[in-house]
Amino acid sequence: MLKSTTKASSTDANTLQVLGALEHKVLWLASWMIHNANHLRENSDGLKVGGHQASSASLATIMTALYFDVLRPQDRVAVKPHASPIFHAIQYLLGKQTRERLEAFRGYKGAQSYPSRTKDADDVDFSTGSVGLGVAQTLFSSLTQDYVRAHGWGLNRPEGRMVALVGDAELDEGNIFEALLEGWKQGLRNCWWIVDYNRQSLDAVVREGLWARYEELFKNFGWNVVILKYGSLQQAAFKEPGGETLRQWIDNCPNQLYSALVFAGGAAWRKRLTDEIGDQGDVSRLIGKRSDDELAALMNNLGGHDMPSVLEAFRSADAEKPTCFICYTVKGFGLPFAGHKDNHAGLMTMQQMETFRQAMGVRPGHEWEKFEGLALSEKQLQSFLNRVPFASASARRLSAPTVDVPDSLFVTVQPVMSTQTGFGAILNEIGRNESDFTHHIVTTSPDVTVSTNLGPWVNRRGLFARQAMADTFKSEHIPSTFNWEFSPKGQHIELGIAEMNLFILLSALGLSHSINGERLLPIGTLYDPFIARGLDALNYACYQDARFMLVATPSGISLAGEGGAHQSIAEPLIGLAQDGLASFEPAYVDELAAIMRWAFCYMQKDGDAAPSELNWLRDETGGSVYLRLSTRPVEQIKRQMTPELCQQIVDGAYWQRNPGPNCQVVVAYTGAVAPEAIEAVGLMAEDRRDVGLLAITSADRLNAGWTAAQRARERGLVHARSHIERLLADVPPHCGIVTVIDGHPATLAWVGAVAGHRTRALGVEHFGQTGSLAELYRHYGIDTNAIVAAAQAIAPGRPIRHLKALP
Ligand SMILES: Cc1ncc(C[n+]2csc(CCOP(=O)(O)OP(=O)(O)O)c2C)c(N)n1
Ligand SMILES: [Mg+2]
Repeated sequence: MLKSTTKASSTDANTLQVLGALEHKVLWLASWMIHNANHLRENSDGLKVGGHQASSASLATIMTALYFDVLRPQDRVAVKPHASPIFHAIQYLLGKQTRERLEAFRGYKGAQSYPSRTKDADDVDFSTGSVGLGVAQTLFSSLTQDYVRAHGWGLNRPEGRMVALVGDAELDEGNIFEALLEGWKQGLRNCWWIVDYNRQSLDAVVREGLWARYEELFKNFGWNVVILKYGSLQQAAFKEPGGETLRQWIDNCPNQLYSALVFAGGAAWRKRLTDEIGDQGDVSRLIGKRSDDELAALMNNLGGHDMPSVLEAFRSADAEKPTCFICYTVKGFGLPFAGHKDNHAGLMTMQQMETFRQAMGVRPGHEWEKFEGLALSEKQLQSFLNRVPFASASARRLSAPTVDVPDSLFVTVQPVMSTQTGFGAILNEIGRNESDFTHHIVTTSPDVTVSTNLGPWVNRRGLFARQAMADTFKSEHIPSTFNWEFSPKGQHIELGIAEMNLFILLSALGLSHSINGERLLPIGTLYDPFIARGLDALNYACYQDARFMLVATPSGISLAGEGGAHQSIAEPLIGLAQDGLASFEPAYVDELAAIMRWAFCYMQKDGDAAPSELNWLRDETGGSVYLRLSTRPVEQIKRQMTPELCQQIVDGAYWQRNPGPNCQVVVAYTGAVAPEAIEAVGLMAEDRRDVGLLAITSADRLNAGWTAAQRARERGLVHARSHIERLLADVPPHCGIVTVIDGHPATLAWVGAVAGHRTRALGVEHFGQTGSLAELYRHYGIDTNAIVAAAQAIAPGRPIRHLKALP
């Protein structure tokens, strides 16, 4: 181990005394909460609380210091998932959490196991749970804060620090390093990562010397690194005769052994130290003059559990530079299983809890009382709590007015056009204006800005950087299609390829109204198959209720020549299943314009109204939007966009060709296979009666409405009808439905269950290969002929003339 970089603190004794009492209380409440959930509460189902007890205890000192002293209301924190009980206990002491919710920790509507922005009531800044994501969220939130301020917004508010409490094993997650690199590129500021260096993960004790790798790594990326290794007791002992020998012994002690001795306690420390360094007069005296308890207290006094050191480190941190604090801690500190390598899911037995209760001075029946068992008076503690700076703001969660969206989005529809080209053209038109709407849009892309058609928009609006940077090609007069100038006013944030970063940035941008009090309308573009690369981060962004528009191309195998590595199969199912994300796959550019207009409004809604009677969708609650677009040029339909058509497109489907009263076949298609569906309907018209063509713009919304309407009927609302039920109401029962999508066929297969129609679902189930579009559509059975063949199979009648043999 290296030298500790902190000095003993000069914090006044009174504050230290109060913080010490609060730290005890926080640890007690967290432990009691877990014990209660596990052993005492009815309906605990015998479910054991995993991972919270020991993992929480290791952050008790640091979190007490942060929340009761260091943090300001504008600071935002991502708390390590398993420190949730400590967080809730702190909020309880600050009067922002109820006893009922603590009693129901992990129970129905109780305090959440992992801090949750959306489910918890006590002011969680960033949800955590999937390790690594909350950490990166703080970094991107800091960049978002810079973006907002550079655009001249929110300057009347103080800048906040974005703080992550990070488990040491959490640093194994690759997304953290992807974020670190991006932060360096973007000139990250105001970001603290506080590593709980307890040298234990879930299963194991971490490798020796990991801290040194972290130190180098963070320094390489321009961070300050502060190492809190020795607590103030240890620092004082090192100054005694023999102290230097003790320090060297500590530095050379392997992590496993140190943990084991922490667990074993004072007598074990004495034996080990005496065996190894006890034959030297000075150090023998240093050890000998301490009782077992005093010796254990000295050896357990690591920097992360020493309030003076922790306060000193936080208070003296550089205000601007990103800082990584590596805090040595003991997992399970203060609890019977402190340091034991198996303690991750450790729980106290009834007997251990009883001993702990007595040690904490808590009387039976008074376990939830805020000031029970503390040496200081209630008055003194409460008056301290009343003055805690972090809790001084009436509301830390901010809001922002909605940005007006134009009544329609203009686009010149070319006779033949892809939806991706249409997307670029729509944004280009938006970019021409200097409206409030245009100014609030921010785009970003993981190195696929140009290939996802954002180029024209970026040319107009410029790239964002805190410091202006000219386009050298332009200044050297070298012709280029793109004008890549960076400035604080730019509206496109260029990212490296890492898709994880895209989603976490969207998560941060999409929470700006709540975090910065300034609303942004973020749009992120990427390749559809690579959604899977960042899927957990996308899920995370949705779980936090961040608001953004995700635009993914190319859908399915439509970029045929790129082969299976660039083709997407499962993404429509992701769109269908992902909560908080309304998914669309339009075929035409006028549909896209209608959907995007709706999406800009939807992203800004946050009502709690019941589902609309019209479509059974919860549109008033709002959410994010996923547009799955194609690079395939498709012949466009010349038509008037009526309000009715617009509504149907947004609700998820419309009849492109009405089914007649004796309809035998319906072709229901989504996205870029529109020409095949149209052609198939035309070819069948002679041999099947009244063939219908259903354009499905959103399988997701159709499905959600259908499910909600059924649920409503089961609960007594007999007249509830969803959009798809209305559309299929007059289709005769004997009619067959062929669904087709360039994606997994299950996306649309459920349509047959709505009114009991026999259905054949066509789509792509297997990895693609290179080829022409026609070859691949034929190969996977989503071409015209395959649609006709499917129709013949499920809607028997005379042979369909134009059907060719299938390959
Ligand atoms: C992405 C993800 N993978 C796995 C887990 C399960 N898990 C929860 S905590 C943990 C290890 C935690 O170790 P560390 O970060 O050092 O925290 P400590 O408990 O030591 O404080 C694991 C593997 C998870 N929550 N998220
Ligand atoms: Mg750990």
